[in-house]
Amino acid sequence: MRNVTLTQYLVEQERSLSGVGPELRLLIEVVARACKAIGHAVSKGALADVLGGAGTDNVQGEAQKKLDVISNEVLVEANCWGGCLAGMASEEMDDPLPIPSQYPKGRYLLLFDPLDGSSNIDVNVSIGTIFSVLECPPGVTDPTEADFLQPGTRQVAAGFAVYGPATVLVLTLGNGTAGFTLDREVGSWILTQPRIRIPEQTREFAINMSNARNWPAPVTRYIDECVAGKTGPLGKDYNMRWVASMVADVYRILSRGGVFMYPADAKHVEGRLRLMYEANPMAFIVEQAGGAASTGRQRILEVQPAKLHQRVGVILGSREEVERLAGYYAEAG
Ligand code: AFP
Repeated sequence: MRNVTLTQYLVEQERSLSGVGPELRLLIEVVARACKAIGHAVSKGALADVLGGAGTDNVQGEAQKKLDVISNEVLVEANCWGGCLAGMASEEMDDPLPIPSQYPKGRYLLLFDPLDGSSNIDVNVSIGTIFSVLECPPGVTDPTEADFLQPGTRQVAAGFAVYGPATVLVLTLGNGTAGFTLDREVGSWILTQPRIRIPEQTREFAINMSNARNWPAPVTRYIDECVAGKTGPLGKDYNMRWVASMVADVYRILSRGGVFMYPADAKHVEGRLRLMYEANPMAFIVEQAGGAASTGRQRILEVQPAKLHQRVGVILGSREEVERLAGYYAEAG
């Protein structure tokens, strides 16, 4: 079968989906091209001066890696001239970035975590880029933070790239979730998973076990049952994975099922992961692949944001597992 490129996939989505017009198609293509450039920079590793700290902190007060800053610059420079956006927001920038006055503005807002998994950069473990697309409120040409604060249900597109053994891109436009693999020889994103479906059941969970003493009771109950395996109420043994790069853990779950948990706990009272450019895009992608995504107490996509960089508890993956854990939260009251 002839390879279907990202461009052809987007053109065909444009024909079949009313919400996908030429502007959104161009935006996705530009972001995907930026991900290729970021993946190339990441792949140089120690051969280029891209590893280690940048000597600066981001809005979260976290030390930035050089590749965090480089990745952010790649995405900002790629998306400022195209005329698709009214504004951008990034984990690496305190405030939303307006489109420079010399360029036309468009109808979309782009939010991104330019390089997720930064703690893995210097140890050569898969990392990636996460992005989310919202519509700018009608009539707004200079969006403020408030214009970005839309619940995840309002996303028109979301995606992430994983810079791993293969460079892959996962994308949803609201009509299912598709996967692409980068053909490095040609430089094209090739459609390799036309319609990703997450198995409803799983035997694999992903959580940072070092936080166990901080977990809320429903999480402790669920993990204890998974660890009890055949000897416990679940009657089957479980496996555990934790890459500490959300993009890698979520890609594994999209590929073979599983449940990913970073719940709000005694140490991370709001949660650790950011709502607008990590949890929301991943929740949209997972739901479109037949999975579920919850804070434990509500559907992530229905959380009404109050701050651009706010954090949220995340439980996502195989639908039956997420629903069981949400049931434990409900029982706990
Ligand atoms: P960094 O980008 O700071 O490495 O954080 C990555 C992340 O946001 C997410 O990708 C991981 O799932 C999670 O944090 C890992 O958190 P722990 O380091 O606490 O396990």
